[in-house]
Order: sequence, then structure tokens, then C-alpha cells
Amino acid sequence: MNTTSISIVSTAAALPLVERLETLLIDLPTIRPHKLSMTTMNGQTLMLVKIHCSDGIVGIGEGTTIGGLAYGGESPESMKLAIDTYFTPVMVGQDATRVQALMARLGKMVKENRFAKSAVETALLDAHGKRLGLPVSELLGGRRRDRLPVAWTLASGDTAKDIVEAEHMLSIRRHKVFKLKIGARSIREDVAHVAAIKHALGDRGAVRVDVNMAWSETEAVYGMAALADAGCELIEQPVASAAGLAHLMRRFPAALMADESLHGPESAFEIARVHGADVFAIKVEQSGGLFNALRVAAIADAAGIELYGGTMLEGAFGTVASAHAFSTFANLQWGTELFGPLLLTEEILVTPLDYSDFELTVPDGPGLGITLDEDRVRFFQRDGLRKTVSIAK
Ligand code: MUC
Ligand code: MG
Repeated sequence: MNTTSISIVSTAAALPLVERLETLLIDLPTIRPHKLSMTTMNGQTLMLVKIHCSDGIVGIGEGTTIGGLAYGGESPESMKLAIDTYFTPVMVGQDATRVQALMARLGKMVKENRFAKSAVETALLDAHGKRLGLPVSELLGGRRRDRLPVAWTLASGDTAKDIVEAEHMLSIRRHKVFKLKIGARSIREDVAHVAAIKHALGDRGAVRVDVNMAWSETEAVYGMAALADAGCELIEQPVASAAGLAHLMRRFPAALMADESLHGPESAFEIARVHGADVFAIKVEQSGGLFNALRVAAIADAAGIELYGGTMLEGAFGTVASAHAFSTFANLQWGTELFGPLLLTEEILVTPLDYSDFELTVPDGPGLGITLDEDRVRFFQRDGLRKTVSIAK
């Protein structure tokens, strides 16, 4: 089994300590190819970390990214390696109940690695919530909502197929907000694609786009004007830099959203300082964890920037961790896109998440409030009973 563990003997019986970290990679197919400007996903790899504590409680967290190293500097494999090799000696033997203190200790000894840190912070919070009998949302200050609106991404790469998919989502009342992935084709083709989908859906479905940094500033000026004309209400990260975003602000009747430029509180502050976004797509992993996501939200609120709950196309654990964090936000003007588990063909929870009436229910049990189906995980685990090839091409 491809797991790593370091055991300790606990002398302070009363104090729950971190005893052992276990990491695993799970390869799951997607329901269809998911085409982004930088990669096409045919599957997703989830990195799960289990933190075993000396009081017998086990917390689970997830680190996931998009297309291996196509999206950012961390991959599921690099997260596993970082946790096994570097995080484990820093964390084992430490007080498992002081989550923020332990994350600060880790931050001093391990630079960067935001996604891997997010996974272990999630696992610590899951464990502590189970210990106290409280949902993670309550450990973060208390939820303000139990249900979150969830957008769906149309990314088959084919306009007609995307319209059929959107109609299906509307008919089963699962999604009525659609994000279109563009940037891989010419701007003219992309605009025609967006206009055709918006025309087909009319007022029944909102249309937004994510360019994933594919455009230059001059391309963005043309593209944003045409997209706004086509009825697109929100344009996500058309160009790469915060300065570039700032140049595009308030020039077109569509909101501008930052995603890749947001790397936690410092970058949030910088984008706010240069007036680089109307909306932040807050992602828990990109922020470096749940507490940092809350800090990003506070900066946005203070700067008058609106909020959207983003995803790294995580499986159930990353998705639910994000849901707990987003449920506490004072503002969530643009809803969320927490649909990651629905893009996967396989269920890994004992009880599936509740997606209904265009929303996701935030679980209310202790910790994350979800239970891993260990048999299914054994089946899909890399080097487990079944082999799958690695994801994006
Ligand atoms: C991104 O860039 O926002 C979110 C939804 C989706 O389809 O891709 C992601 C990543
Ligand atoms: Mg994005």
C-alpha cells in the first residue's frame, strides 16, 4: 500500500496529539472530457490525507489540482511527497486541538505548498470537529447559511453538446448558472460559442466565462466587449496579472473576477489595492487553507469586492471543506461552483452529498460531516486493486 506513517508513543494521555499521517492518491474518471484553456481532463486525482490522533480520532483532508502541474506549482503527487517527507516530522507529537497554532508552526518550517497545507488543515479541523461534536463551519466562527447555490461548468468543447447539457441541468433543477471555459480557440469562435449558448438558454440560465489567463490585454479588450454584448454577466481571469486585470476594470458591462491571481491574503490585498477585480473567486486550496480563505473574504468585504466560492474541481472532501468555509462568509453575492464530485463517475462517500434545487446542502454532522467509503477507496487507490493512467492530455 502506497502510504507513509510515523508512529509515536504518547506520554500525555489527556492531550490529543497528532500520531500519524497517511496519504493516498485516488484516480477517478470524469463523466466526459473537461476542456480548459490549459489542459483537457479525462480524470481527476484526489490526494487524501488522514491524520490519526492519539485519542483515536481520524480527520480527513483533500488536496487536488487540475491537470497535474498544468494549473499551478503543486500536483497531487507533490502534495503527497511534501506531506510524507516534510510535514509529518513537523506535525507528529504536536497538540492536535490547536489547529491554528499547528498550522503556524508548519508555516515556519515549510514554505509555499498551499494546497498541501490546505489538505492537512482540513484534516485537523475534521478531527477537531469530530472530537467536539461540532461541524467545521462552527469551528470557523459559525455558518450563516445551510445551502449554497452551485454553478455548473460547460466544458465539453462542443457548443451543441454544451446546450444539451445545460438544458439537462435546468430540467433536473441542479444548476441554472453556467460557466463556460474558453481561451483555447480563437476569440471569434469563443464569442460565437458563448453567444449561441446564451441565446439558447435566454433568461432561464445565467452565462459566465472563465478564460484561465489565455488572453493578452488587447485580446481581452475586444473579447470582453463582445462577451458583454452576448449577454455574459461575469468574466473570470481573462489575463494573467493583477495589473492587467486592473487595466480592464469597469470598461465593459460585465463583472471582472480574479481567480489565478489570488494566492491568499497578501495577493488579495494587492488586487484590492490596484482595483483589479469586481469579484474574487475564493478557493480554499489556492488561499492556503480554510482560515486563509476567511482572511481573503474579509479583505474583499473591506474593499467592496464581491465574492464567489471557487473550486479546484475537488472531490467530496475538498468540496465540503470549501462549503463549510463559504457557509460562514458574510457575503457570497455570486454563489459557488462546488460541483467537483458531480464531474466524477465514482462516489467515494458512504452517503452522497445533497445537490438539489440548484443548491448544495452543507453537511451538519461533526467535522466535515461526511464518511469515506473505505472499500471504494481501496478499489480506486493508485497502486490499489485497480490501475488507472494519470489524468490530463
Ligand atoms: C478554474 O479555473 O476556475 C473551476 C471550475 C472548472 O471547471 O474549472 C475550475 C478551475
Ligand atoms: Mg478559474
